[in-house]
Amino acid sequence: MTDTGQAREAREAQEAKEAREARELFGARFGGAPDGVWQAPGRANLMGEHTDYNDGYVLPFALGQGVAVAAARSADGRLALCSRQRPADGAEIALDGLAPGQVTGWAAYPAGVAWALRSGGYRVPGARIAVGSDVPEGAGLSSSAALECAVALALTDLAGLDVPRPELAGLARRAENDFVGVPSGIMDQSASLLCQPGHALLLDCRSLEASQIPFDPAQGGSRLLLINTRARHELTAGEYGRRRAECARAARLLGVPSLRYLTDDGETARLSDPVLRRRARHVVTDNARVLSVVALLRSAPGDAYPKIGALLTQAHMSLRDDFEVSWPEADVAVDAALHAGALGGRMIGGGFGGSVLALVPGGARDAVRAAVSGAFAGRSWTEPGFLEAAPSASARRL
Ligand code: GAF
Repeated sequence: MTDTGQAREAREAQEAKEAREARELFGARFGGAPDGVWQAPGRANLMGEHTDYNDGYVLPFALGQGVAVAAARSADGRLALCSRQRPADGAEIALDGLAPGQVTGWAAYPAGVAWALRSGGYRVPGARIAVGSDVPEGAGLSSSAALECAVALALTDLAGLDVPRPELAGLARRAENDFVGVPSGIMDQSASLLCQPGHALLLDCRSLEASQIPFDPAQGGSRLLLINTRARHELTAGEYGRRRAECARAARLLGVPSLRYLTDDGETARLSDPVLRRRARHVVTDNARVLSVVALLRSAPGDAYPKIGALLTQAHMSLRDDFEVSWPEADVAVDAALHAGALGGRMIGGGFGGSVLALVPGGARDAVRAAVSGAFAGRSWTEPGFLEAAPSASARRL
C-alpha cells in the first residue's frame, strides 16, 4: 500500500476510535445512545500568521486530529456537558437567559456556541454532549476552535438547521470573542469548517472569499512535520491582544482601514515608532508570502516545495524579529530542523508557545526528528512531540 493509502487507513481507524470513545463516554455519563457523533478538526497554518485580524490572507489546512462530540437533543432547555479530557469537570447550563460571564473554564466554549447561535436567531435545543479530543491541547493546533465547531455542527444538526458554513464559522468565532473573551480572528474556525482533504484553504479575511488550493506535499516527496515544543500556548494571555492593538494603531497612523490595505512594505517606513513599523512590516510581508505560496502551488505543485520551504523560514524570521511572537523552543526547533535537512520551518499559530511546522523531504524525516529531540535534550527541555500532518477534511457528522 502507498504511504498515502496507509495514512488514510490510519486516519479512518483513528476516527472510528474517536467516535466509539465519544459514544462510550456519552453512555457512561448520560445513559443510552447519542443521536449522533460530530467531529471537527484542529488546524495547522501553512502561511499567513496574525494576518486574519488585519483583514489579510491565511492559508491553513485541517489536521486528521480533531474533537469528537456525541450529542443528543434534550427537552429541558439545558446543555449537559462532559469531557474525556476533564472527567472531573462536567457542567449543566440553562440556555434561556445565558449571557457572557456566566460560564468559565472549558464549558464556556460549548456554552458560548449555543449562546452565539441563539443570539444569531438560531433556536438551538438543549442537549447532552460528551466531548473527546485527540488534538494536543496548548499545542497551538486550534483545539478550542475544533471544540466550538464540533458543537456548532452538532447543535444545528440536532435542531434540523442548515446554517451555511461560513456563517457558522463566524458564530463560532463570536462565541470565542464575545462569550469566552478571547480576541481571536476568523482563521481557526474557518479552517475547521471549510477545509477539504488534500487542500489548503486560501481565505481572504476581508471579503471572506475562500478558495481551495490543491496541497499534497507527499506527491512532491515531502512531509509536513508538526513539532509540539511543549511550551504551552495560551491565547488568553495579553500579548495576542497587544499585537492586535498595535496593528490597529499602525493602520490608524497610516490612514488605512487595516494593514491589509498596504501592499508594499516600504509604506511602513512612514511609521516613526520602530515597534509599530516592525509589526506592520510582518503583516505586509506575510500577506505577500501567502500569495507567493499559492502561486507556487498553482503553477508547479511538484517543484514548489523547496521554494515554499524557504518562504516558511522567512516567515519564521519575520514572526521572531518583527512581530516578536516566537519563543526559544520554536527557534531551536526551526534551526535544528533546517540543519538536519528540512526545506523550511516556522512557528505556527498565535505564538509564545505551541508548535512548529517543518517541511521535510521524505528521506530526512528521521534525521529531523532526531536533531530536534537532541537539541531539546541538550538543553534539558521536555521531549518535543511529533505529528505527521496531512491536509484533511473539515467538520462533519461521523
Ligand atoms: C490564533 C488565532 F485564534 C487566529 O485567529 C490567528 O490570529 C492566529 O492565532 C495567528 O495567525 O490561532
